[in-house]
Amino acid sequence: MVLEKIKVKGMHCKSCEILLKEELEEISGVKTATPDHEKERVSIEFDGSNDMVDKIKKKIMAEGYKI
Ligand SMILES: [Cu+2]
Repeated sequence: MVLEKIKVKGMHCKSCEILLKEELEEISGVKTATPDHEKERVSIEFDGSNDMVDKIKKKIMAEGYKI
């Protein structure tokens, strides 16, 4: 399991956090996603495959946030 923190811009409140958490935890291989809008980042625990960070970042951007 790998723990990674990714900078995310554009989250404004708790509902952004909840929605993004749900979306990211749907990705297979992601164990937990913990968005924090005040710190502008998401902490993610996932299986350590090479393309996971890319996959996660793509999903974050698809949801309308900026990396
Ligand atoms: Cu919000």
